[in-house]
Amino acid sequence: MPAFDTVIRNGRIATASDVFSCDIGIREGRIAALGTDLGDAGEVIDAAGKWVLPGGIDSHVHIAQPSGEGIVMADDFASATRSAAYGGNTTVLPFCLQENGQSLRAALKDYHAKAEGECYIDIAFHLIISDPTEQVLGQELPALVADGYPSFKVFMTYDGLALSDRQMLEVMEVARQTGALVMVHAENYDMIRFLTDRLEREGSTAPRFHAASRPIVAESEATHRAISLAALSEVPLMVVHVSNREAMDEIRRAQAKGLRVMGETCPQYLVLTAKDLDGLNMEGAKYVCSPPPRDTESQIACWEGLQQGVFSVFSSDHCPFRYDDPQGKLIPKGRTSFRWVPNGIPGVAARLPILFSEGVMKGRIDINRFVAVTATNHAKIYGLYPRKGTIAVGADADIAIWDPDIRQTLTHDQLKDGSDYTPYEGIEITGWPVLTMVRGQVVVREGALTGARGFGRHLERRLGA
Ligand code: DUC
Ligand code: ZN
Ligand code: ZN
Repeated sequence: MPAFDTVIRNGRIATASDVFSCDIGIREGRIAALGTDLGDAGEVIDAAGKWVLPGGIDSHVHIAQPSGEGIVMADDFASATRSAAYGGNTTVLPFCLQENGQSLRAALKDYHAKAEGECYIDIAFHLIISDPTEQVLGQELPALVADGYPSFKVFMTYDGLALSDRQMLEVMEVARQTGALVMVHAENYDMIRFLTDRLEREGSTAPRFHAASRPIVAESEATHRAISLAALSEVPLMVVHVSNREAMDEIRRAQAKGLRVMGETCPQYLVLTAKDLDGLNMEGAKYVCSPPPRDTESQIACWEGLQQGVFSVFSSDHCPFRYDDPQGKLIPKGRTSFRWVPNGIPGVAARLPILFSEGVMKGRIDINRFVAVTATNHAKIYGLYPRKGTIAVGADADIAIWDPDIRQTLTHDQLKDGSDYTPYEGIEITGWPVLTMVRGQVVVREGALTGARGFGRHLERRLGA
């Protein structure tokens, strides 16, 4: 019997801290050896001339999430995890949304039922707390943290989702007592409502006014307030989808004071701007997401945040709706106002190629930082490390092999998601994941899907100190 199920030979390996050349021996889904002359294997994969990296972990994706009357998300768990694998990912963390009046347990049961038997790669759920009742805060949430769901997102904006400052404090108190991590969508609800009403009164209803209705100050004010609430509560905080310098500087200042505040940015804030929403007719709807893409100065700021460690994670905020679809971006009500355009864009497959090409290949970040912000830090922050997020003996064999010599123009058909467009169409990309392996099983090889639907598992998580 061969010593290993699989050996990956001749590759250049990068972790969040090191670069080295050796072979990887894989047995029973785990990395069993790093070395040379590893001997026989059931399969030998030649990675000469390629990067061998930890599989991407995308800790911010939305899958099959109810998004309003008449709106249907473009991806189910099969298509989202398939697309993620095509983009070099081996684990994604989707959200389980508690609907108003719903118990968290019931919500989780629904999401597990949707995911069961469907996933190509591994998943783990965060919770979205929309209705922090006494029962939720006192009973359900502590029990769910203990059961392996130790991270939850709260919203400071949106009808039906926004929590008051008092409610945020109540949720943070549970996080303090249980050691959980609060993630926050930081935008000022009243500013957005006020501006949206004013724009509509003026007849400014096209998709491009979505950006005008959610200015930078709405994000930076809420970011400052969320950080203040977390400081008062003495809990760590993750500010998700940060889009600009002012909000980034709030996080930087908090970090300089020694507060445990972390930040996340996303591809839309590196390569899109509010101008993308200007398209004729409803074309701008393809780029409607929140916070909205800003301007080139904001892009520069987000790059600095990644380079300087203000942002510890780079996620997609994959939130896909089809464009040419009355249940998607072209929902009839959306023509009457940007307010009704489904809010979110796809990105789970494009995230890593964009950062590899724009970041590593253009010299903005090195390969170690790439690995840190796309895999290792996600695993560390959300309780999956060291089983996930690195290449080390004992870790799951979750690996992506990247060919840095492939140059192509990004088109939607490469991404294999359930949507009918990508907001990143036409971007020139250098470097591509040519093989994605989850727990030793090759899921995508040279553009062919080789994985099995249902192979992906749900991962229970524990946060460290
Ligand atoms: N926030 C997200 O994180 N995703 C989609 C929409 C939103 O507001
Ligand atoms: Zn959000
Ligand atoms: Zn999101």
